[in-house]
Amino acid sequence: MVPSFYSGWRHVFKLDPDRDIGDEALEAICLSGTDAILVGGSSGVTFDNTVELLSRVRRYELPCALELSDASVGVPGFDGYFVPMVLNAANPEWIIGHHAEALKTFGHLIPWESVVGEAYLVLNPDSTVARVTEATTSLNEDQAVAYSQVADRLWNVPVLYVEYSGTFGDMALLQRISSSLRQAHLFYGGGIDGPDKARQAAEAARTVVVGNVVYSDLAAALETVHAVKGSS
Ligand code: 1GP
Repeated sequence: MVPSFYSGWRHVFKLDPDRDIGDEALEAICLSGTDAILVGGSSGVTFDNTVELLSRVRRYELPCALELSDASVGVPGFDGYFVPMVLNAANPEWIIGHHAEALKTFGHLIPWESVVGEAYLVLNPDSTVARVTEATTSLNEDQAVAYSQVADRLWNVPVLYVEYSGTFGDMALLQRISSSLRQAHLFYGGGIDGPDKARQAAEAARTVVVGNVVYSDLAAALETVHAVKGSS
């Protein structure tokens, strides 16, 4: 059976182990009413900084999941693990190569009962994830919907993540993708800098991911929680 630890999440904060966050800010984030903490980043994530962040989040009661883009940082003890594959990566390593390599090396250690595949559609060409995966971001609407349907209908991936990391995305497109899904749980992340954008994203996505603003404007980040959960 596919794990469903994330199925009730409407709002999550994504924290990057490679970025500093003070104890007070972390406490505010963890006590904000968000549904979970997602740990992940596109660069500079190590086993040690991931262990450190997990242990700090563990002082609080909320679930904490890891996005595992590099198997060597597979820290045990998270409530769940997302394994990303990038649908529109021009470099196939990010669609299947790294995954096959990771299973060959670490397959015997993987706690499958808490691992979920996560199909990313990367749409901001200026993001680190787009550069790292060499993503083809210049997709028109029909193409973006088609990629989403490959994940949802052909591959039956449980989570589709529309990723605009660093910039706020096209909400009309997000809505169209949302309506076209048959089974995948839709995550949206990118450019949410306060309650207004959070509310808009929550109208289309089942889970809204708030990242960067945690580090740049904590008060605005905290306001996104109610904006999303109030719109459920
Ligand atoms: C990043 O989707 C998340 O992976 C959140 O994006 O940092 O732009 O909020 P932001």
